[in-house]
Amino acid sequence: MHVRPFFSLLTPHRHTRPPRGYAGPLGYFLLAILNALAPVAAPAQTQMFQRLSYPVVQNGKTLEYPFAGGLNAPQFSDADLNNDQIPDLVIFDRAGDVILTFLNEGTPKESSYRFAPEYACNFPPLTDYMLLRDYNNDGAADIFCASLDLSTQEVQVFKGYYENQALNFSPFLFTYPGCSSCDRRWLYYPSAIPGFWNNLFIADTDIPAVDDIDGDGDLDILTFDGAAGGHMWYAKNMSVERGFGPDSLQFVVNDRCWGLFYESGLVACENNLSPGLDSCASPFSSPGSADDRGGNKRHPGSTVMTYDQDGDGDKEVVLGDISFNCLNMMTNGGAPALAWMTAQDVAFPSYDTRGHHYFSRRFLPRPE
Ligand SMILES: [Ca+2]
Ligand SMILES: [Ca+2]
Ligand SMILES: [Ca+2]
Ligand SMILES: [Ca+2]
Repeated sequence: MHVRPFFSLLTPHRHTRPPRGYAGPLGYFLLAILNALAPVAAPAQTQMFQRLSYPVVQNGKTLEYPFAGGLNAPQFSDADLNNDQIPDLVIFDRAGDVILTFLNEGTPKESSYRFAPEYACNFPPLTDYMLLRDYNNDGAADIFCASLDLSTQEVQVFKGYYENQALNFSPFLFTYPGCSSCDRRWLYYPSAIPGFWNNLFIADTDIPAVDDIDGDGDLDILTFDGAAGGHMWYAKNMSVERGFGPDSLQFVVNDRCWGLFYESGLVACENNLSPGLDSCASPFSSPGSADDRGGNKRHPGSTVMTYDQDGDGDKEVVLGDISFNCLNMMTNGGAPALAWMTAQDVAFPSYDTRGHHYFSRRFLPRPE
């Protein structure tokens, strides 16, 4: 930055007409003050600013993070941001594609977060969804996210690593033997036609589940059919089966009706379940469930989250839908290798109705 010497600004010019940009005596005075306040020796890009805060009280309550920016459609993940082996908090707000980072300074049994925005700048640009998972178990969280390419709806992965005790990321590059046209940044799976590959298409309004569905140690993906069908696709990671442990990401899609259920999107948070292990529920499985929006098409806008609610080794699934203010939790009556949803809680969690739940804000109580 060029800085004019203070004394030169106080020197009057000998023009009969003010030159272009002439500020007049008052302008010179203001410029002189600004000039005196400006750093003379250090260039602008090396200036360090200290974040200031100030107590903010609303309705008699002091706000914990008054200048963090607020949340509109947040997605929560944990990750060790500073490599101290204590999980910290990362929030991705899809409204504005904002990353918020908080360091956990609490005790082992009680979290206490400090807003630490300096870690957010280490994240790549993100859009639609962000899931932090440690696919290779090295302690550095990795990112599963939507591609930034506006013309596609691909899945992309960033591999986490530590630099100066701060979590950083680099693009993960997939391997596609024999495919010269495949973009190695994006997730493809082998086509039924030998030698061809398909991209795993996920609607930008959906959030998939990235979890070890079959319990073999590597991370798999569950998502609704990208062509807007109501069946769930299971992208199985073959890393362990092929001898790479959890270190690789090699997906196949052999199951296009995971859990054997169908999400019609017509009745609030109610899905069609299969009567047996040998059949996949259809849009017409139950009276009144026929989808009148054409064939077996559903509209996109679903969130998927898996976890083992009953501790029997297979994954239950919680679905959110953009059309309804409710969640559906389905119980897996099958096994890790063959999921079969046999019961559903259409007002999850029906055992605790103190909170209201909304699309993309799963498990976040509605602000009163
Ligand atoms: Ca930490
Ligand atoms: Ca990792
Ligand atoms: Ca797995
Ligand atoms: Ca289970």
